[in-house]
Amino acid sequence: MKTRTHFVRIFGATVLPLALIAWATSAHAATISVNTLLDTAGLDGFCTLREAIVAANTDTAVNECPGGSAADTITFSVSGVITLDRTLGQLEIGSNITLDGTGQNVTLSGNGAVRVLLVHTGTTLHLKQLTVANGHVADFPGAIGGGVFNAGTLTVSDTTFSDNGVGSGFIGIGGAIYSIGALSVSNSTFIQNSAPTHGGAISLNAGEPTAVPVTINNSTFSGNISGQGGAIGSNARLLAISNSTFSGNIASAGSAIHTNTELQLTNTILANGVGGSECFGLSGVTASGVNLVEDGSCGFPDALSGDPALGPLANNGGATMTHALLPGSVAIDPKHNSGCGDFDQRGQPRPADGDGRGKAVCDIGAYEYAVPFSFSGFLAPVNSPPIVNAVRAGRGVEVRFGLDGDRGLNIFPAGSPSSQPMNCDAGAVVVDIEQIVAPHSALSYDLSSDTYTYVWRTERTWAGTCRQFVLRLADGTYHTATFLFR
Ligand SMILES: [Ca+2]
Ligand SMILES: [Ca+2]
Ligand SMILES: [Ca+2]
Repeated sequence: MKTRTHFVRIFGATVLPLALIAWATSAHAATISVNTLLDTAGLDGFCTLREAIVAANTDTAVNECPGGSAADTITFSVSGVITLDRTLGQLEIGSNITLDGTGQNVTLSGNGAVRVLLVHTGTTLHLKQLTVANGHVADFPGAIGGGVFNAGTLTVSDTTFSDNGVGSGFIGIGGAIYSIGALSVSNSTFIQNSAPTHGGAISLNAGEPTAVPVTINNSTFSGNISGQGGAIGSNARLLAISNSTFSGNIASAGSAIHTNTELQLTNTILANGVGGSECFGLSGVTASGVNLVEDGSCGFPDALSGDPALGPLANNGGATMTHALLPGSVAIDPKHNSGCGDFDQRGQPRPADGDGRGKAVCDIGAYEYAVPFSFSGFLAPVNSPPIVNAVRAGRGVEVRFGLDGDRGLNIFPAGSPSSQPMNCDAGAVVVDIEQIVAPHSALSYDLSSDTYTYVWRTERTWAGTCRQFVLRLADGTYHTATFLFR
């Protein structure tokens, strides 16, 4: 009630009818924008994450944060690290909330001193494009869930959990996440989380009254450490893992996965573990697609074994870090593998033809390997920099290039090709080039000349300006040409 008093006093009585309308139509969710990296609660000129969560939980304005309404989304207008104040404690989710870091680069840090998030029973949290780091719970018997304790419904996407941990000695479970509720993880990476007892990254328990399935898809677990289940320890009813890569996790039993309950593994790599076998299963295991379990543990049907030839954990594109498949890896284009979805963890299209045999097959794990394109350079009429191509604004330009063969027409990632304004260089060599009339832009491939032609329709409004044309290709490379519009 204290916070509402502030609200009325500051903004005056005219706010009240609007607020009442908001309550009357409370089925509409609100968006609350966090505008600071500070972790405070008070009238200090900022809407902090801590205040925004209370505003969403209570559907009431809190200091500078507007009130939520039903299931709310909290966004960020700043990038950086929000370091939690240990005296204020963990952030508590008591309603249905989405924390969305899209467009920014936000880390929620427990500073090695406090758990980051608690999701209460009966509530939901969607963590989207964030990093949860250095959450820590030390004290026995509460040393569970260093990053998140989930008793409700937790959805994690495009998010990184790194260096979260529990316990100060020999006891502690769920370094990044301890879940007794519903959990679904996609396109996310878990790095160097630790728990002495069970589940270095994730520990799952059945909870009450009934256990719910846990799904993990298109995700990477790297260098997590525990006693049982270096990456994941499971006592949940069913754990379904698909299109994921486990590498370099450490445990005395189940360096990647330790499970007492049913495990369903699909199109997943378990490799480079340290300590016990990659997989330690006390109950039924089922498999679909083709898995690669380096040491053959748990006896999955149709699983490959041996070294998958993974690159180091790196930024290979997308919101999270991944282990690339190196050329020649047995995980690239195994026989008859399908059902891996339309995109890999990075958002690259899959399946892709990774061995040049002309057939696109799903790779095993979270990363789809694509043979790099052999770009010929721009062909006539377009000249490469430093030459400036002079054209008439509003007409079409035939941008030609070769990729050493027919690589199909799906060679551009979303948003490519593109162009952006640039300063004209008065001293540059300018060459007038041939143009065509083009009602729209289009891509084609000519087999006889082994040449791609992208017809670029330019805009009349660009007359009198210079622009850089950017041709970004699906292998991650990009190529530019410079244009002067007359
Ligand atoms: Ca404030
Ligand atoms: Ca709400
Ligand atoms: Ca492939």
